[in-house]
Amino acid sequence: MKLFYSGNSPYARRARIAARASGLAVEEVDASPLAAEDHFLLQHGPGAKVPGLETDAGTYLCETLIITRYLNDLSGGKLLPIDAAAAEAVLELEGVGSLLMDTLFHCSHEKRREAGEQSPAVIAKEDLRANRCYDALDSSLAGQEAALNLGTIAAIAALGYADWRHPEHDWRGGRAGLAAWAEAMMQDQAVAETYPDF
Ligand SMILES: N[C@@H](CCC(=O)N[C@@H](CS)C(=O)NCC(=O)O)C(=O)O
Repeated sequence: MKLFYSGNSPYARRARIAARASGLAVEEVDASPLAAEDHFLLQHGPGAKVPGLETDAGTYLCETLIITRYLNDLSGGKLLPIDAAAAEAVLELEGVGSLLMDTLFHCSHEKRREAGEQSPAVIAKEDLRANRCYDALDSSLAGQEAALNLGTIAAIAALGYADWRHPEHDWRGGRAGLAAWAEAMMQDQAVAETYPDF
């Protein structure tokens, strides 16, 4: 299988950590830079976004949630607990991690637009949403074991993106439990090796 990524993409980081944790044979292919109008990823589908996964059968999967779920299923469930209640908790966490990532991504793009094109209302709304997500992650992850699953992977990738693009959020401030959990997660090789390079 081939996993297409770009170095600092938080979405691709999730797929890369999931691929490594799955134990499957996945070749990581750097698809950057992504801006070209005739980018080679367009041969695989309309999006030309990362992550993208070419399966052993030649199928091309896009969208992080689909790719990571596929890797979990193919690995025999390495990224989701078997117990139904525990699996639901992981999915709940994965949802908040995904929500935070989308929020941060949207907000960061808005903040990088020309001053006259920015929407202060959008930025304020997304900053508030991000803060609610940090609080939710602090509630659910403080004191928890630093283990890789679909939920913790989504959460740590979103927090890493916050470090890079939103230092002004200071997500560790007042959230010592979440900060300690993230620090413990960074001891994992796949998590550490894919941390944004900024
Ligand atoms: N909804 C997509 C988002 C992926 C995404 O936006 N990836 C960005 C990099 S972080 C990308 O490929 N951007 C290239 C472009 O917009 O042309 C997912 O969950 O995989």
